[in-house]
Amino acid sequence: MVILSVGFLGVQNAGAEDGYRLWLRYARVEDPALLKTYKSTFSSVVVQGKTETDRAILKELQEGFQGLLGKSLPTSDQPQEGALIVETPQSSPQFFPPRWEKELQDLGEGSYVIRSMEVNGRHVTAIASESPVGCLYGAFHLLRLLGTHQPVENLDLSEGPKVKRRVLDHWDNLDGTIERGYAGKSLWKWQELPGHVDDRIRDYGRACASIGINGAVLNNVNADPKILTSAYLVKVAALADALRPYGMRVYLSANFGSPKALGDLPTADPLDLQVIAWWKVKADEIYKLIPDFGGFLVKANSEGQPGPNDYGRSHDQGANMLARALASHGGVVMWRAFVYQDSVDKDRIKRAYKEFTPLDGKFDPNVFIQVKNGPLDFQPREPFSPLFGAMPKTPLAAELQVTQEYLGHSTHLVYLGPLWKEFLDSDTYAKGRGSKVEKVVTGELDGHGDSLIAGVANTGDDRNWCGHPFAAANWYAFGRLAWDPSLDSQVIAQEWARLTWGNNDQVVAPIVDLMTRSREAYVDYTCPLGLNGVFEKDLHYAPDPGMVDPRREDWSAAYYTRADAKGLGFDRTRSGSDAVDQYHKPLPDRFNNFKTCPEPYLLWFHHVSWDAIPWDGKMPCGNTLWEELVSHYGNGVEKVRLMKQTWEYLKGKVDGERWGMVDEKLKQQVKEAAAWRDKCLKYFQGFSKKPIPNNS
Ligand code: GCV
Repeated sequence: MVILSVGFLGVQNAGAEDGYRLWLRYARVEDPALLKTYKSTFSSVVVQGKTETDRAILKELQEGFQGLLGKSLPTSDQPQEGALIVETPQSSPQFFPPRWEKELQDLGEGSYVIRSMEVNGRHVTAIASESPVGCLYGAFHLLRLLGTHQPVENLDLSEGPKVKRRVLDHWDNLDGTIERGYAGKSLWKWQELPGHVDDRIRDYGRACASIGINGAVLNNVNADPKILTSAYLVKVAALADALRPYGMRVYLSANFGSPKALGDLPTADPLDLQVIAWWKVKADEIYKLIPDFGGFLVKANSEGQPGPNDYGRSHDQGANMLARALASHGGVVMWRAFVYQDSVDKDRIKRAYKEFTPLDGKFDPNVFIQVKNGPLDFQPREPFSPLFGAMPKTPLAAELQVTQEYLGHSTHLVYLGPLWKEFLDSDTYAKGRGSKVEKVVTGELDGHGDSLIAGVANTGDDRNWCGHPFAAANWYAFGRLAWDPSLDSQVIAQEWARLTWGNNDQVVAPIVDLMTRSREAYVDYTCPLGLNGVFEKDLHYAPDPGMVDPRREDWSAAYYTRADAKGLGFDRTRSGSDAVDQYHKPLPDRFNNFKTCPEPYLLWFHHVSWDAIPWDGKMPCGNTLWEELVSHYGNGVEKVRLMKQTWEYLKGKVDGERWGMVDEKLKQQVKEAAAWRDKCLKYFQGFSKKPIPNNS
């Protein structure tokens, strides 16, 4: 619980805010001493580059300084005392110290330094990079320092991204709807394109660049083949042009059946020569329009999507055929491993590993296998997918879900930083202790030069972008972690809170506190102890632990919960489906043993039951299963109530508009958390026959 020490906070943040400006609010620095230091540190700005990105940098710095310090920085060609110099070796050879070049090359594409230094006896601050985009990242870094009230007089910073491709995957359909989108319609207004590019695209690019995101897959992985028609490609090119100044490359989801679906060929067989030629011509057409096109994301032979298996071909044959069409242009294929054909294994979570690990080493160098963080499907908690660490010859891209499909849509406040860190910090043991997922994804573990992390976007055309004001924190955290997966999720939350809600510690501390606790609260009231799949059919929002989906057994809740008169949970031990053995040692033994399996994954790996004393045997923690279950569900509801109380404390200390919106949503969350608890416990009680303590 937060200690609430109420002090005078003033009303400095009380102006109307609608969330549009996200973390780029550039709110005025109120502390007079700090303001004075900032003003005396920066007097003018020197941006000599002439690219569109340089213009974007200048605009951003001017907007930022105007907002933060209340003064615009005059531009100058010469570094006066207090100048902020934005420099690349090409734009400003006269200022650029040659020794920085090697440093920046080592740090990689998009890296930058920010240094306080003397030029001709004058104190200046340099933002330097090999490229304008690196300078843009540096400019945003400096603005972040100012926006979070950090000292800036003696800077000596150097940063480079640890993952090369940091991509948002938009599941946007061409009719403007968004699959699993909870913040309005698509940002891409296809009817208006290419003639008119909405202004908002620029702000989307700015927001992405400010956190280092450098790519966007524009359309749903359940891809409409039409996206590859010439009529759509010119629209895509218009978006690519608008996003390029912000260092964003555009990628597309490609429907594997396109040559056939678009009526051009009778087949989409990846070994058919005409099909191969069709994709080559298509790639050439795309690169003519979009020379820096990133490549294709493909969902093949998954949930009804076409793929190479339709023609008796394998994933590598399909992926490589596309990769070869893109290779000469520098494009990549992101081939998804989200496959779960039941002919492969009875246990759904084992299937992707079984299909893909035999193919390790067979993919072309420009193919990524894109793997969801967990082996099932973006659940509130899953162990990491065993594919991480199991395909050393193939660059694996991690796919995270920023949009909250199973995490309360845009109604529940759930900060996902801790979920993603849990995943990235997981030790795969692939090369002994310390072989973290993070190292697989950065390419460090297996020496891959290219690397990719994707986040399924939560943006839409709602005024505040993500529906829930706090959902923007997940967009922010995704970008920051994609840039550097070793960052601490709490530090990211603090940054976001300061930039979004203001720098007063009495506002920031409670906000960070509630964010930090929110994910565990959600797990507690929805699916504690490793339970999963308890969501209502299709919508994946409300609880329905008894749900039976006639279409597929593995879409039914009971398939996952496996509740019976003796106990609960899916037996994935060696006496069950043996999913434990898909991991590297020592994890299989650890997961296999009821006593050593981490409690958060217990019901994921074990059917916890006792013949003699059904539901009454002791868990490793000393409580019975039933007691533990009741306690987690109850705690979850309690935690959300505390989150709501914390928010009430903030009334009047942040702007009323956003406060009110969050408060309304928290009210609903409290109600729905209780409903989750009641519905799930009632369902499990049908098996345990134990009393449910009185909840109020
Ligand atoms: C885009 C889950 C979601 C689907 C999604 C699919 C996928 O099944 O519910 O909406 O489809 O994952 O990741 O391909």
